[in-house]
Amino acid sequence: MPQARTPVSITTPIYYVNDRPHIGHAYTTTLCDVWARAQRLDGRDVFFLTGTDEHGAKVEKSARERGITPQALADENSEEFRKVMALFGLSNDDFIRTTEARHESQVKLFVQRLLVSGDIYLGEFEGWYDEGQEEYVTDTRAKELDYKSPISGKPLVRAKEHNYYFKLSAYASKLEAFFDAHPEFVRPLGRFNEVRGRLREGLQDVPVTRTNFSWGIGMPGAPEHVIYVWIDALFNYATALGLAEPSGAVARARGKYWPPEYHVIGKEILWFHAVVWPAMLMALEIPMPKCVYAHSFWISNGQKMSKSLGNFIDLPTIEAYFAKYGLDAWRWYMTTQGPIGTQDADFSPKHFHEIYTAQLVNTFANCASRTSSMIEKYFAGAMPDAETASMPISAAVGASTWSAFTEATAADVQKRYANFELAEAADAALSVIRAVDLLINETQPFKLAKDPANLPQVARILGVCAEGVRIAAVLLLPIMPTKCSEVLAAYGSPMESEMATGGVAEAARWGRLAAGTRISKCAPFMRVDAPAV
Ligand code: ME8
Repeated sequence: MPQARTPVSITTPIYYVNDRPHIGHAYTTTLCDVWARAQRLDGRDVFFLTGTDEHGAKVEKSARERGITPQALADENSEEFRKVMALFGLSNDDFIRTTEARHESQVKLFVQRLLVSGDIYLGEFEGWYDEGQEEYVTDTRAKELDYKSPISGKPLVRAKEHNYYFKLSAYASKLEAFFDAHPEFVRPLGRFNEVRGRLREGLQDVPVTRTNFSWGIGMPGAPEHVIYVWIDALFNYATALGLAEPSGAVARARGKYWPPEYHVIGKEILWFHAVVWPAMLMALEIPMPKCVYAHSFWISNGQKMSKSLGNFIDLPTIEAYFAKYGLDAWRWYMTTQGPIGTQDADFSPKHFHEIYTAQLVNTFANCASRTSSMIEKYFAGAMPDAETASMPISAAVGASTWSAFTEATAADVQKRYANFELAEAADAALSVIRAVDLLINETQPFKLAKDPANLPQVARILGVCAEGVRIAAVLLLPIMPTKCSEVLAAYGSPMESEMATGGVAEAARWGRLAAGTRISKCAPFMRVDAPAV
């Protein structure tokens, strides 16, 4: 039976339009895409949100340097991000821009509500300011950082402002209690501990407006104050669902997607997402997101990627990988080798090539290809007619029968996808292919087939292999939608769209591949030359 279509949602950060899209943006969005696809295939009603962050002093400055308006710069670069989504086959359900009227009007409503409740007030503030990040840091933190920005390395400056503030300090104990009750609120655990530790140091109120630039949303009732870009940006998660107008059409259609299962972000913006945003939600009496997942960074040849070092894996570089290895190989590498935990991951062309060759060419493609070739050769390309469900499996796999093994694996893979353990989900799915390879190596059907008397046994072995390849392709669809659809088509099996109604459990059920089904030769990944370096 398909699962109930429980509404779930996931978000990426909204990306700054003063930057060109690069591997970091592609990475976070791809992870969310894998999760979203897996949930859709599991019969869930999914809302996957991404977009662009378009206000602030940096955009204003870049536009001035280019002699264009900030809106023109935002339009141009936001379009670039949108194109990237299409290029990467990303299945986002909406793309929100902070310069859109639907966002601006709701931000004003939210801020108005916070003014009325007294959570936002007019005050004066002096503190240590990180100009590059457009962010104040506490005195304790400034000292720890040796008064330098942890991102740019530039000195922090002492700044004084007459501004509107959000009473973050009033939420310190509530936040601590919330964290203690929800140890899964921030993941991975190392990041949870980091934030929990910093919460003990106490909280300062945060400015929600600025007067030193004008490219932003005006403060209701005080338009000389512009809403600080971070406050403006965080609200995107709520404005996309229309939450500021609970009885409006958007909220009626999309309100069911709140709270999100995951806000997926990079580690550098964790504080805003795990502390400032939750406190604002508490003040607005909006339920908390279920988890803020902060991954680490891609680095390049052991060094932080930066504009000054010129070592960013930028769009043209990524496109060269697509041309050589294909989009799905790129998605595989992002999902299985990326910095999803607390460690940064080094992007190296050599490692990319090794993973591609070992896991996709030699394992996935080779298995799909040799199984289909043998079926072609010995059974004229038709799924053999043989009982396979009770076929014993190699002791090395650790299950009783093939059907028991794949059923348990499919359940495990789905659970891991849902739990954002994406690399583990990929590995568990690939374990079906490894088990098929083991069966081929242990039984050597190509040798058995030399004696016609062995054909019933060969039929049983290849029947198992074909079913195994098909199930692995079903389980890997969220990561490699194109290649897995190709394999499924070659194995005469349902496509992604058909599966969405039946759910993965049904699609991955052993024995769906009926005897006589046409199986054509396929080789989803081809060997390519190693990189020069
Ligand atoms: O911070 N490795 O936008 P942004 C992995 N507009 N991921 C990386 C990365 C790297 N080297 N570099 C960037 C902003 N990212 C704000 C967010 S949200 C309300 C506002 C990814 O364009 C990662 O997800 O600087 C990081 O958090 C995001 O890009 C920052 O994108």
